[in-house]
This record gives sequence, structure tokens and C-alpha cells, in this order.
Amino acid sequence: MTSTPSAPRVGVVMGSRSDWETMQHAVALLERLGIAHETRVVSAHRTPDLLFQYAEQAVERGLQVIIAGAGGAAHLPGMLAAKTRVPVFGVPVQSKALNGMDSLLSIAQMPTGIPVGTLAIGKAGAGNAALLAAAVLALTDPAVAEALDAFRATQTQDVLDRPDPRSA
Ligand code: RP5
Repeated sequence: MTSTPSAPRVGVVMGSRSDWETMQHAVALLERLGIAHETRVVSAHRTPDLLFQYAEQAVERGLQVIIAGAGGAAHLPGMLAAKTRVPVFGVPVQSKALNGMDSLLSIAQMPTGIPVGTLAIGKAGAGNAALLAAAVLALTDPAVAEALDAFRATQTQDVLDRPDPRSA
């Protein structure tokens, strides 16, 4: 596990070390926005007891959002959501066999009562999960709100500053 010095408010978990290539994009944005977080490999299938422990301790540990990435039979986000009321955002990792459609459907098709906020497959989903987590925290944290507003303003200005797609 890696973590920022202050207590983590967002947990970024993934089913395998192989998911890091995707999930690093969530972590990069959390870091850019100055949001305390932790990263951990927690596998629904290979470490089910750890999954339950992580979810059961999430509230008391002060986690406010969990971002969970998984691929293939992607049960991690749904099972975390089943064991905690902390909001879970699921990131479908692009699988080799089915290009992430299996991951997407595994995460999105939750039964009524246990929601998982499901993002796009891959890098875009990971980044947007971090931005959604920031939006949740921004409701009660002015510093995060300011950082998120600044990120969005910079993004907009970057598009406006370079209207010609052929220029550098
Ligand atoms: C899932 O199986 C993981 O989330 C990963 O996306 C996929 C493959 O895992 P590895 O076999 O690469 O460890 O549980």
C-alpha cells in the first residue's frame, strides 16, 4: 500500500497488480487535486477475506469514497458496495479476452439496493472516477472544491487556447 501522509479519504483498490496500468490514472488525478488517498490490491476471488475486511473497516477508517477497478469477472466493486455504505465507483479494466465488455457489465448490472457508480472502460473511467470522488468531497471541503474548479477551468482554457488541431 502507498498513501499520502494524511489519513486517506479515498481508497483506490484494484483486483490485481495488472490493473495498475489503468488505475494509475485515477491516482494521478487525486494527487493533482491534493486529495489524500491510498492504493491497494484487493482481489474478490484471490483474497475474499481481505475484501470483506477492507469494506467493513472503510467507514471507521474515514474513507469517504472507494474507487474500485477490476477486469473480467469484475466482482470487486459490487462486493465492496455490498459490505459498506461508503460510495463505490467502479472502473471496468479493459480485459484481453473481451476488451472490457465483461468488466463493464459485471460492474454495471447491480441489483436494486446495492449501487455501484460505474465509469467508462479503461483510462477515461479511472480518471473520471477520481474526478467524481473529488466532486463528492467538494460538497463539504472548500479546498477540494477550489482544486476541482481550477482543474476544470484549466481544461477548458487548454481547448480554447489551441483551436487548430494541426498546431502543437
Ligand atoms: C481481475 O482479473 C483483475 O481485476 C484483473 O483485471 C484480471 C486479471 O488479473 P491477473 O490475472 O492479471 O492478476 O480479478
